[in-house]
Amino acid sequence: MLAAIITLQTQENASQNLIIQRPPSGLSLQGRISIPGDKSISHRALMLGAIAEGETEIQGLLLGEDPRSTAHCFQALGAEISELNTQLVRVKGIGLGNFQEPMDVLNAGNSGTTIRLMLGLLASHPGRFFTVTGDDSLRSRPMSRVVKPLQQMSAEIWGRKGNTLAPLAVQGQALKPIHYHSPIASAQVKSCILLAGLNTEGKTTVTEPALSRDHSERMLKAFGAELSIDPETNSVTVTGNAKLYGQKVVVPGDISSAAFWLVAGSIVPGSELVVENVGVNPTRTGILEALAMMGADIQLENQREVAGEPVADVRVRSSQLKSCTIAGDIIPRLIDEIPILAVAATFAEGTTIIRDAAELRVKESDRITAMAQQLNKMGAKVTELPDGMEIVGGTALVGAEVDSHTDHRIGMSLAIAALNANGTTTIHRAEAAAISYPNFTSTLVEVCR
Ligand code: SPQ
Repeated sequence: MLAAIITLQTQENASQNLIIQRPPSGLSLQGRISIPGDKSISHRALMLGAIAEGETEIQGLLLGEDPRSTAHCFQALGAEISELNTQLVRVKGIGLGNFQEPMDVLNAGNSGTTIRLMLGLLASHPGRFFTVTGDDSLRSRPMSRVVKPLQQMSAEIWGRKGNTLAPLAVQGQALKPIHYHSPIASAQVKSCILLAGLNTEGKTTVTEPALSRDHSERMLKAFGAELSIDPETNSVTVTGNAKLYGQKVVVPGDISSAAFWLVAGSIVPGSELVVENVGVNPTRTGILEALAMMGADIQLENQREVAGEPVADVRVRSSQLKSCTIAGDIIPRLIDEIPILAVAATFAEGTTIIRDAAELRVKESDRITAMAQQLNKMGAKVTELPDGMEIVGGTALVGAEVDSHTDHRIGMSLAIAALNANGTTTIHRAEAAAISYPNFTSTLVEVCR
């Protein structure tokens, strides 16, 4: 069987086109894949390392652009962070409450996690003034979800459109603790409030409507924070005036990055892939459950626990997928995988319905519109719903000119769709992958060999 021809073309404006030409006879994907470190855990390791006392050692950090933005911001706030690499990054913490006032604007780049979590820490640093911003995408993403609860804690934050959009200015204050009932299941909202609660006298509680990823809770406990969790009500309470101590963190592979290969291995006939060292924290494994509902042939091997997070190697063999409905409490556990699940659904028998996922409209792009528009250019039958998509599966895709909307997850999802499309697909602005998966194209070439 011939391999796909995969080319990366850099344009004059530095943007990249990823061109994928599938051989007419089709292809099959084979191999063992190592994936980059988990983005959510990488951010949190850098942040908690920066506010802890003593040294934190991080193994397996994601070298994507988002964690780089976090590292730059926390260096500007006074933490010493060694050169970023996957082997070992050392963070010399400055201790809670000790941020220096940065000389310049803190730039979170494309990263919602960086700006929202950092806001909780900045707002609770009395006597210091901070300004935060990000790229075009981040400056259009809603910040009211964290600004409002922080204001209830008496934070002083100003910004465009009634303090809802970055750039934001923050005058740090001694905050008061609250019990916040979040209207959305969001790990960024939960983490922001918990981080603000660390330097606030008393007990701060967040209750969310469904459980979102719990990496902050796990890592805060490991760093020495006093935290109590009520799983019955999805509530977490942090005790203020905390003292955190530097730790050794081992970052597992990112299941959100593994998801591209799990879908690729499922939909490309004759494929067998093993994705190594995948973080399988139950608050992140909605993708495995959704693919199981679709009849995917996926097995977890060598299950183990590494530095407080469950990890496994995941084997996938191709199979005929069938449609399913994805909605309700599973959504926060697979929210970032919905673009690639939409690709899986185009190759499934029957009509897949995705609901309760309106949050997708305020990610790095409007991921509902982006996936519907771009997959339809390839011949798919995707209809937008206000809070999801209806995807009629089983239509053969054809190569087309598509666009990432400068969103990493959209660009990579389209590349996987291209592996099963007749002819040639060009993905414009494919460089977006570097946000969470800098080696995506080289791994794509490897598995197609
Ligand atoms: O950090 P950012 O830009 O918000 O990244 C995304 C992603 O797809 O990589 C979302 F666009 O992941 C979020 C995720 O959707 C990362 C995250 C976290 O680390 O806490 C939580 C989720 O967001 P939310 O809004 O549901 O809390």
